[in-house]
Amino acid sequence: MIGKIVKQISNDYTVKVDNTLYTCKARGKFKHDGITPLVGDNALIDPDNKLLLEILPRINELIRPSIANVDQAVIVMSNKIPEFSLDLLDKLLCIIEYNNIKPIIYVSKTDLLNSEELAKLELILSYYRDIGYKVYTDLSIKEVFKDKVTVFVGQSGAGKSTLLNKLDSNLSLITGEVSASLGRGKHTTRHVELINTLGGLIADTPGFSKISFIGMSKEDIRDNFIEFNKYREECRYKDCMHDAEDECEIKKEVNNSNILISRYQNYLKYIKEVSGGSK
Ligand SMILES: Nc1nc2c(ncn2[C@@H]2O[C@H](COP(=O)(O)OP(=O)(O)O)[C@@H](O)[C@H]2O)c(=O)[nH]1
Ligand SMILES: [Mg+2]
Ligand SMILES: [Zn+2]
Repeated sequence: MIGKIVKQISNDYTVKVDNTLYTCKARGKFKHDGITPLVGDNALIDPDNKLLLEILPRINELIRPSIANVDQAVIVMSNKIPEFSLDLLDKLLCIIEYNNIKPIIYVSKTDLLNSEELAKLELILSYYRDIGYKVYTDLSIKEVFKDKVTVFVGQSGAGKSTLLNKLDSNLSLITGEVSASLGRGKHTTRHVELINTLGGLIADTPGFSKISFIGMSKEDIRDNFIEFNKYREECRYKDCMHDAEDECEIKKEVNNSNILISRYQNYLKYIKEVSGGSK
């Protein structure tokens, strides 16, 4: 029978078939074939011998957090502790777009801002809304989960588990105090697990302290700054990297304030970052 892996703890994979859960071990052949079963995978199982037999083809996969076949990713960005970071936001948007997953932005801890800080934040967020992203700062985000597989991403301590607990009062995910010295939450969510809630499947994840453009070229980065695509036809060179080239429409739009300068600066930083090492 075929089911979905909803949880993994070392070599124990919990597979959901309709509403029944089976805890299966992975066959040795996976290791041999270089296949790592992931949460989110659709798998053929042998329910009698409690074995994973085969992993069905994936529509996508993320490395960090490691999960497969997700429709959308909620990026949870904290305002304070950890500090709001456009660098991290732009990086995550780019990586998630590259993996063919729809990003949704949630900004947490807005209760810690004064009205001036809130106004400043709203101005920035309105840019991300204008280029096509859904952006939330409150529980109205609950409208996005129905019939979708969603992964929560964001730094440890950003408020991912807290948001999920607020959205579904039946959940009691452990949340962490942010340690003052590190400014980071403890890694309270230790494994990736798909939870049946809000009409869909949602994975809370442990979060990370560092993230990088694994496997991405500078062209991949360029192509996943989505608002650039609107203008790139008008660049003089077809393969314009919007960097040192003249007659670059992207640079013109940055000067005209139609592209957020921090987005463009982060873009330049990222293409340098990936050019340094191997492609
Ligand atoms: N003031 C405030 N604190 C929050 C909010 N969301 C989360 N926190 C706190 O931030 C800390 C880390 O939250 P947690 O949900 O564990 O973060 P996670 O690591 O992303 O799951 C906890 O102490 C929460 O109480 C919020 O909206 N406002
Ligand atoms: Mg958590
Ligand atoms: Zn250009």
